Amino acid sequence: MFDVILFTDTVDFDVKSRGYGSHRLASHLRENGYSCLVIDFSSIITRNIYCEILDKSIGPTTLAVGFSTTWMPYKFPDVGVRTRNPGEGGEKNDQTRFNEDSLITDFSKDNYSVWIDYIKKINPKTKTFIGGAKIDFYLNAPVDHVIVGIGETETLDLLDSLSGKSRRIFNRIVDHDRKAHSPVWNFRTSITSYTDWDFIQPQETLNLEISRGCKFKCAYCSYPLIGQKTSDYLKHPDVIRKELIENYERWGTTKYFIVDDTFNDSTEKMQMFADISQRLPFEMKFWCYLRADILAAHPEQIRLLQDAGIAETYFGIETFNPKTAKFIGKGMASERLIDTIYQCKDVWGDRSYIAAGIIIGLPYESTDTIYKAADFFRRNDCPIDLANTFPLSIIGNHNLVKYMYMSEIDRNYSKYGYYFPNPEENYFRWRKDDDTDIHSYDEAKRLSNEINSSFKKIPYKGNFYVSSFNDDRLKDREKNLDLSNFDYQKLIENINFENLFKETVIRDYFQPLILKLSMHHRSIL
Ligand code: B12
Ligand code: SF4
Repeated sequence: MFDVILFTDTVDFDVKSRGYGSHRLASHLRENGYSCLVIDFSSIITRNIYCEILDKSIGPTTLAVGFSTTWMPYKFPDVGVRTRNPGEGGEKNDQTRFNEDSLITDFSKDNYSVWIDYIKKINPKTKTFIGGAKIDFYLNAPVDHVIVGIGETETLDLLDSLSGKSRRIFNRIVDHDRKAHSPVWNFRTSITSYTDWDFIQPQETLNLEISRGCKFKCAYCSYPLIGQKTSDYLKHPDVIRKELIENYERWGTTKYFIVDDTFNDSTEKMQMFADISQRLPFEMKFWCYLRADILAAHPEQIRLLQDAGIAETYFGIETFNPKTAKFIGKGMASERLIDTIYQCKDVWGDRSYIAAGIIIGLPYESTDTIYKAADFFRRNDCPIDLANTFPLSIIGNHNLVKYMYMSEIDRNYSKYGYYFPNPEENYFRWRKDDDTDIHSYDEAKRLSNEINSSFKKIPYKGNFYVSSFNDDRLKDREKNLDLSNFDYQKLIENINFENLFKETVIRDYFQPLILKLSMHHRSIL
């Protein structure tokens, strides 16, 4: 029996990745005295699995059951309920790719009642709530509370009220500290812990925050905490080390997704992390988001990242057009960026994997500089292993969008020359009549598809998601990195990842979880 139960999902259909936000929240609630069970992988939770879990985890004192929307589907009208690439608008026929009778399928179709009613059937006093990055699309879920934004403080305040620890009374919408900036807690000393109820396996890649937010404010960026003084949100080295050691000793974890918005925002941070990593009793490997212009200005970071164990990264290059680059807030000359990425590959070596992206449709940019970028990506010696272009997505002030994180361009699109001819389509389908030769989302999308199909496809042999599966062919990441591209391609071509995901998660997670819950349940009866 738990005080709180949180349902969350993996990032993508066929990858084994934990819902980090919910584990972060659970750790915070436990630290404050509430027992908390996190249920991952909701996209394969059927009614049977759901009932079995809740029958044994909700008790007379259970305060609340929550659902994380962060990795749930977008629900724009006329767009497929489950969109693999929401930034691209999705296609109507892109709806069939996940379990037909799962919790996520039903939530995405607004079929909530069987799921929510079941909680109330077990304990009518237990409250229900949703939170996470996509609450806008789930506001009509019949839950008692909707928690807006970054959840640590608001969720704890709500629980304190439900448990009687405080006399505060909350409306349905809980929205008094959506950035979790209240000084009642300290992000810098917080640790995200997993428990025996999570059945973490050694080959899994876990997530890690070193700092929170981003000190920059790029015009197209809709991350929730941009413009935040990140030095105030940088974890203490002992805290980071403790989390890494705990995960290694308890679960055997050695691989991480570092989810910081911009991992290399300061050289001091890179130095600190390299020092921590080099003193660990294991060799850590990680993925992170990097800014190439910061590496160019502080080239010593390239070596520090290597010392720390960088294995994969994503560079948001966005544009090779100088005027556009200046406008968005990433104003470095493309030649310098290119030179820096070559240096990265030299230092990090062939086993590293570099991905990068270009946005099509930003102000001032015409096709000539997009093609210039594409030419670089197509070079035989290009250090970028996975290049991608994508159309600029603008979420205008559509009436559906109330709490969604917005970029400067989203908020003030008309100031930058964008408009939406059909007010019902104030998401994605923008137009602009400027002196560039890209005038609409549809044109940007066509160009993006054309260019992307011309890029070389270098197999992602070290893929952290793929090596997170408990499968003998995949879990040894280093061994697969030794394979030739051809052999690796052949290996993964023969694997149905959606089935593998379903089978391994049921076998390694849901079955032992339900068994453990049954034993626990019996022991307290
Ligand atoms: C790292 C990251 C990724 C990584 C994820 C790695 C991994 N294995 O988890 C990668 C690169 C894979 C990724 C992919 C995508 N991402 Co992303 N990603 C992020 C990023 C930068 C950090 C996420 C994170 O872990 N933060 C730290 C944790 C602690 O925060 P959190 O998850 O938000 O959880 C907090 C709150 O949301 C809340 N909360 C969460 N769950 C719950 C539940 C309850 C009940 C409550 C009360 C509260 C609550 O409290 C939590 C604790 O504070 C965010 C931006 C950001 N800074 O938030 C975008 C973000 C989550 N991503 C986003 C998107 C759109 C995507 C993609 C769809 C992009 C794409 N077009 O492909 C894909 C999704 C996959 C797919 N193919 O569809 C959006 C999602 C929502 C939105 N409104 O648009 C975000 C918010 C960025 C943005 N504004 O565009 N992403
Ligand atoms: S795009 Fe990157 S660097 Fe710019 S504000 Fe967003 S997270 Fe920060």
